[in-house]
Amino acid sequence: MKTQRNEKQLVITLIMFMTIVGLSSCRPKSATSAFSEDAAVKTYVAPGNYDEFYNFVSGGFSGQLAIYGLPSGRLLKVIPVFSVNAENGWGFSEETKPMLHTSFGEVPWDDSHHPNLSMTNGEYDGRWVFINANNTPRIARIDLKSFKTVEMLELPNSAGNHPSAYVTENTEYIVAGTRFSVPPDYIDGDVPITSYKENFKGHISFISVDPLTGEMKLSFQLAVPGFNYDLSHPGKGKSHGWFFFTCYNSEQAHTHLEVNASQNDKDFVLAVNWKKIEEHLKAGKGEKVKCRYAHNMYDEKMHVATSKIFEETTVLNIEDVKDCLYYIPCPKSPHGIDIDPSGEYIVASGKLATVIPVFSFDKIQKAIQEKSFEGETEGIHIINYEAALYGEVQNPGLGALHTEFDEKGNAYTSFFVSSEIVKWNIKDLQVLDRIPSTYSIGHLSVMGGDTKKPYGKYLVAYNKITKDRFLPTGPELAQCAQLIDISGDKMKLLLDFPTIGEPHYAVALPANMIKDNQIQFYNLAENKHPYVARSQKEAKVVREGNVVHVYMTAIRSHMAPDNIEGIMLGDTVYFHLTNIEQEWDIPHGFAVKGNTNAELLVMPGETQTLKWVPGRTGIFPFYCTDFCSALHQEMQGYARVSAQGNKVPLSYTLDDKTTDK
Ligand code: K7E
Ligand code: CUA
Repeated sequence: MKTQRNEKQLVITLIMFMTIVGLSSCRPKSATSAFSEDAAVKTYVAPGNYDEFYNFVSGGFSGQLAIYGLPSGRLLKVIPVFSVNAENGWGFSEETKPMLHTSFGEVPWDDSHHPNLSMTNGEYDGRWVFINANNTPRIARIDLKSFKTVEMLELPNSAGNHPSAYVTENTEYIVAGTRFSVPPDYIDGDVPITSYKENFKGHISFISVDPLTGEMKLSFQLAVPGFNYDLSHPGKGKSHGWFFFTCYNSEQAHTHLEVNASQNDKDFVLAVNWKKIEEHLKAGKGEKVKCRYAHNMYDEKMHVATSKIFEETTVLNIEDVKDCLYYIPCPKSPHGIDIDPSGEYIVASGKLATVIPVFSFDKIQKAIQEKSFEGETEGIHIINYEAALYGEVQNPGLGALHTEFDEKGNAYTSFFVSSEIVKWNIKDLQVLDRIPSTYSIGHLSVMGGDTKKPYGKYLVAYNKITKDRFLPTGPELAQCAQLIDISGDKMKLLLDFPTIGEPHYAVALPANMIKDNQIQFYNLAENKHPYVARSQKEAKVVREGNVVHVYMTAIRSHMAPDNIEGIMLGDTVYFHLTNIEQEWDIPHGFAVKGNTNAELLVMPGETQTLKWVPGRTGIFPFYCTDFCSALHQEMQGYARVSAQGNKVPLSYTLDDKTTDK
């Protein structure tokens, strides 16, 4: 026991040493040596031309989703998801605030890691992106017609929603796990942390997706042993109906995890037969438990989000589904788990392992039939390692994290510690090629690399540390994406580009699949917002007690009404701005001086509302913040705020006429 611990610490020390050495030695000798005219031609997208792929890149601690064009690496858009975004009022406008509601109240930030595209038959269908929030567990859905976050579902009984948001072959489910095991919400969680082994549990959530509307619903949860469930992937093809999770901390340590959770030589892969679980559910297994979680929907006709709190969910325990859950031993603190396009090979990457184990789906099935188990933990059979193993990739690199696949039977694994990408053959497990990354790579993404039919061609590395890769910008440097050509036998670096936040996983979609389905503007006639003003004739100011509603229109180059008087200190003012343009790419913005809020950026045909509680008397200009026309600077108005005793009547100007109320 003692020697095992010492050995373990040696491995850790070695890896820390390698990390430091890696940072200084793995950098290509000269920045220009890796660059060639060939690379320039391959990544040059001439002005006016379009990129070949949309690349959806997680923002990590920014909480957002960034869209880049590939191969150019041009940033096309940042979609606000889990974090408020003052730039367009996300989380600041009255309409979008409910999107960030949770059972804890309004949560204005999160940490997003794994965007995944909706699928049909194991291939992208171009409808939605799903992405996880780690910290306050949630799943968001982004519509690929409007590039807008349209739904948010909180996950109860969970913490550290990291192995998430993974999509099954026909988008039957989004599956999410718990990196942190915690006492579930349905027991009193006020327990000593030292009671970890008794009271802490992992919960795996299965979220069903309406095939027509995309609407998510928490279908059921599995209560599993209190390990740390790190990453996951669904089976595909022959393994469709199964889900695979890596887990570490099978030691169930709750302090100094960097040492205490690295004691066991092997942790586990959890294999879940969800098709069979569905049968148990139908047969009435599972128990309804009390918990609280929010479900938020954004209605693109109303232009308003609504938030609902749900009070219960169905939880299945190990005894309910004992024939659906199996652990497979997996060397040393596994992180990523990735399934090849055929669905047969299951690649689990151990952060501290010196090999990459590749499991065989057929062999797992056979092992289950023949009961080739090497024991049980907490009521779950442990399949014999050798019985499940297809083979091991020998000496691939150090600190294996994630693997993706191309269309030619190759796998590409990222190595954080040795800072490289290693290409290997799935069938014979031979290493074919390696290329350094700058510096410590996390995820990598092959075009279509998580589907049944990868497109191949490019791989993008998403790296953690970019020291001296770009112009320095003080203590904080941008993270780095690296585009690599994988069309030939040898991987070739083509391009570096900086990214927002910290990129973790990313997915890419051929541009042709969605570029012509984009909503160009919202139909004003279909605008069902309760405070819409469809023309300047409908613009008005209405007082209800000490609440003032301004029904305002914006069109090049006028805001109506533009002068408002009769607002009193103590009033709450709502500016409901309708952009009455019916043309692509003509947003109008709205901001008012001294407002302790953000701005609005309102798309054509849309209505958005900014709340303003004036804190002093005087004249407050408001204006359009988006340079929309030659007379954009003329798009302005004034609001007058009076003390309560002043008795200034409510009035406003439309077409230069003052309307008294
Ligand atoms: Cu490896 Cu959060 Cu997917 Cu980042 S995780 S690297
Ligand atoms: Cu509207 Cu500037």
